[in-house]
Amino acid sequence: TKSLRETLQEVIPAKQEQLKKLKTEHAQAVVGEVENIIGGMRGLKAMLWDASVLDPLEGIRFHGLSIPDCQKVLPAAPGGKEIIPESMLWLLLTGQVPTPEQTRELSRELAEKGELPKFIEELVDSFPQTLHPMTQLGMAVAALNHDSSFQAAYEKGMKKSEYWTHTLEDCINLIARLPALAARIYRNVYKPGNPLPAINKDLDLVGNYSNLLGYGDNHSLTEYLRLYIALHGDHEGGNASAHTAHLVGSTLSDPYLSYSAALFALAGPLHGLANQEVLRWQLAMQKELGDNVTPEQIKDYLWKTLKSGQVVPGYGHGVLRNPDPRFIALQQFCDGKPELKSSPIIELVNKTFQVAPDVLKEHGKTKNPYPNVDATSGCVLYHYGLTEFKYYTVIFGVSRGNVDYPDVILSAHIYFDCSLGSFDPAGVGTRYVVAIDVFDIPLNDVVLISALGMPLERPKSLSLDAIEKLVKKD
Ligand code: CMX
Repeated sequence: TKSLRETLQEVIPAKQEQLKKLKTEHAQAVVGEVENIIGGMRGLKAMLWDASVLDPLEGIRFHGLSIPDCQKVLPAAPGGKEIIPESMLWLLLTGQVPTPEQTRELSRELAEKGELPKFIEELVDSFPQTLHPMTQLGMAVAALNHDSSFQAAYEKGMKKSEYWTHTLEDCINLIARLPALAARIYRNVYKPGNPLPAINKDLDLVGNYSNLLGYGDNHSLTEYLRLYIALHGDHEGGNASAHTAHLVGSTLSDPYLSYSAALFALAGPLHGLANQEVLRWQLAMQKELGDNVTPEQIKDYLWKTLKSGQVVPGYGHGVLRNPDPRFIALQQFCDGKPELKSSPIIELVNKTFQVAPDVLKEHGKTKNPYPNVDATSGCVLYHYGLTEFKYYTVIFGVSRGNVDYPDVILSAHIYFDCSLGSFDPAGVGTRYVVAIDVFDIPLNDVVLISALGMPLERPKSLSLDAIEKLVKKD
């Protein structure tokens, strides 16, 4: 069976050829218009992201596969049923479905590379317990670039065609170390003094992560984490964390720095921090309304939140216009387990889902009145006893590392120059790298960026006066 590197060796030349052809044959093609410069670039077609496409109604597809497709074909862990980040990473990087043997081999490589360097352990142990876990994760990931293969090779002088192999090396090392790093942060902040077990070379990435967190005996939670982290791996390129990794990667900053930057974008309450906010909000609702809440009571609570000028966390999306299929997949996971289905917090999430869309429609502001993945993801962790909700975004972050980042690496190596409405692939360089969501940060893109040799991103900005002038001309 072919290894991940061998598979990529075969896949990348075809991608490079595809890009070259696009560049020569369609250099002047116009792919869209800029309608609204002050609207946060919604809908602006301005970047290449090969691993996934987000349809507003259907949701995400990874190289053409929907979430239910992935659940059918991607290998699970031995003894498990859920998708694991390794098989998702393979799909995102190569566009191919790995065999169970290829997935096992990747799990083994990650476990073998999973120990943290001593200086990183000391760095993390020196952080104050009160420092937010996401800040700790981002700082430690940046420091891991001490051993960056890409940076060392660049300093020596390497050919552009060699970028992607070093980028991939860094991505694999980074992903491998995330469980030990994220678990150490958890231990230091919430369970000081608890021993951290050694990495088990026979376990998959999330099996080890769960074990290190102290939940290795809880098979159901471990399976949930596998699904959660695999599903969060990539969500198109324009979301704040993926785009950050892509932008930073386009400067040829190494994957550790690109991923670290992405983690800090993920840390915002409108993005990755939302799962923490949802739980906080649902628990406050539970406290105020007590048990056996009625739909009317939930409606009143939703209006109270909206009238106080706050958003309803877990609802709405920059692109989606239907319930998020990741939310549905997590709901289905809960439906299949009686103890989860009858859990008070999951029941409350379900009851909220029954009434919130109508309230948000009546409120009339959000373009998408439906739940996103954060509407339930943290609440399930809470049910399992992982109640430290400031830590939830770290788990999200771990997912982006696994999957998204490699894509960032790959994408950075493909270049499209977009200037005010015209799409001009003339400068196609392409640096392709792949990325995980903290396991969900565009490392896959980072691999692609380096493989395709994409140029530095540098869109044009306009001042208010310049926009006025432009608009008045029309
Ligand atoms: N509750 C109340 N109002 C909402 C809302 C919600 N859940 N979602 C959007 N709105 C409001 C917006 O604040 C905006 O109001 P203003 O015109 O006063 O600024 C208006 O509706 C239009 O917004 P939109 O175009 O529908 O949504 P955006 O693309 O601007 O924002 C998002 C998307 C996710 C930031 C927004 O829906 C939101 O704040 N949701 C709650 C937080 C959340 O769940 N975030 C997680 C998203 C998933 C992720 O990235 O991880």
